[in-house]
Formats: sequence, structure tokens, C-alpha cells
Amino acid sequence: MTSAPTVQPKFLPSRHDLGLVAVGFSGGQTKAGVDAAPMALIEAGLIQQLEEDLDFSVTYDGQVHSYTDIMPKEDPDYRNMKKPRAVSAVTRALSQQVYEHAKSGKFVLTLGGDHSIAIGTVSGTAKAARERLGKEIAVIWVDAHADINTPETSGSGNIHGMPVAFLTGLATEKDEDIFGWIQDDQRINVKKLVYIGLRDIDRGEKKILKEHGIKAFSMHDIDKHGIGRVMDMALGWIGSDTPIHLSFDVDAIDPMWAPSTGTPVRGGLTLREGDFIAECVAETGSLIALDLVEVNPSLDIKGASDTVRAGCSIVRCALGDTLL
Ligand SMILES: [Mn+2]
Repeated sequence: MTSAPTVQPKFLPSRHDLGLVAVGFSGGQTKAGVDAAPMALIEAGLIQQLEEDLDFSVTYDGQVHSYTDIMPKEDPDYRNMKKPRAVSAVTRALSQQVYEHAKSGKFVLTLGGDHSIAIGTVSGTAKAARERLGKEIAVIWVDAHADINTPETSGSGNIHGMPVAFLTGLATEKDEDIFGWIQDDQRINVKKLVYIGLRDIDRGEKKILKEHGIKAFSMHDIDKHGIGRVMDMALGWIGSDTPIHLSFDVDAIDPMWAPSTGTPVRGGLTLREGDFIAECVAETGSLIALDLVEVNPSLDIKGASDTVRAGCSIVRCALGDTLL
């Protein structure tokens, strides 16, 4: 392997300081096993790759957080949401962890966990960027799904399909124990949200995307324009003076390469298209945080190592690894 070329970061004091948060949480959906992903990624050598091949200085508390001590004793469904208090408590704690890394000027890498954890990661980054840089962040959400259901539009009630609704304020709740803790300075602007890789969108979500003019590049757009042009358009929409949080759901990648995930959908990104998205975002120098979520090594055991490898590759590409 070669050493990484230097992309000057625009919004970080140093390219090399990285805060890692490992989140072993699966409560935003119903399949066990996604909580084992951080350990699988770490055991595959991810931290070593970041430190030795990409010269990062990694700050990591050495634990996969499962937040068992803050789990509510009772957690009945509320407004159609499953495990609302558990997901709220976990994302609230995670938000603070991510905020502290981001506030100190570190790049924040979060390994999930299901995608509900992005309520914590994005809210933490958004608040820190406002305070440290005086800027709103943009979010690039790479996913087969839009994850923008409100509790009312969701068919399943699984909160991993709702994080974007809570982050944008399209869904709100007063009860502090059920996402009422999310303040305005932790939210994101729908105009600074860009989707890539969509192919399984609920009816209610289609309506939300249209009504709010949310920028979305589906697999149709990638087929039509090619991934290179799509990335030009996506990054052009965000502009060059905006810090970026990349939230990457491994189910964006076609199950041919990443089968071990809770809600696989055929007709997805190739392995290279996934890496290319991460490479293009890295090249901007604007990336300040990355989530990698929904790797579930206990599903499709045969494909688990491929899925973990795909995940590690996406992280490395987003952090500046290049082919040449
Ligand atoms: Mn997702």
C-alpha cells in the first residue's frame, strides 16, 4: 500500500486527528447482529489501516458502546415507533460523544449499528460545526432507502427508517425522552441534504422528498448519467464552502458485494461506485464526519467477510486512500 496523498482539510485544524466512536446498537430495527459490526470492522484491521496506511492519529476509548446502563426498563410503542425511548437515549448519548470529538477539531468516524444512530452522529456534528465554524453542515446520505419516514408515514415503525425526519425537523416530539432533546442547533437544513443510491422509497417518503425539494440521486440517475457526473452534481449542489457529514449505509452497495445487511435491495451500487463516492467526497477536503452503518455479520454468513471488507474500503476511501 502507498501512503495517502495530502488533501488539505478545509474545516479541520489537522488532517490527521480522528475520533472513533463504536456503536453496538441494533434497536432501530428488529434483526439482531448489527451491533456486532464495529468489532468485526475493527478485527478486520480498520484502525490499523487508518493509523499505519493513512497516518491518522486515532482517539478511541477502546469500547463498543452498547449503552445498556441507560436503557429504559419499559419502552412501549409510541406514535407507531418501536423502542422510541431506547433509540432516543442512545442517540442522545452518542450525540454528545460525537459533538465532543467534532468540537475539538477531530474528524469523527462512527461505526454502527443500525442507521437510527445517525440521529446522534449528525446532530452532534451539526452543533459542533455551528459552534466551531459558524456553519451549517451538509449531509450526504448514501443508502438504498431514504430513511425519512415520519412516525406517521412509517409502515414498520422501525426508527432506522426515520432518522432524517427527526434530523431535519420534519418529525418532532416534545417528550424529552423521545427525541424532544433535539434542539434547533442540532438539526440540518433539508436544502443541504443530498441522497445517493436510492432505490426502495416508500410512498410517503416520495411525497416528502418532492414537497421539500430534497436533492436525491437514485440508481436511475446513476444509470443515466454515470456515477462521475452524479458526484459532480451532488457536490455542486452542496458547494465548496460547506462542511460535509457523510452517512454511508452499506445497503447502498448491491447485495452481490455487501449481502450482510438488514434490508438488502438488489440493483444497487457496484463496489467501485461505493468507493468512488467516498473518494470524491474525500477529494473535496470538506468532509468532517463519516458514519458506516448497517453491516450485519450474522446475516448471510457466507457474505459477511465481503461485507466487512466493503465497509473497511469505504471508510479508507472517505479518509483519503487512493488507488494511485
Ligand atoms: Mn439507511
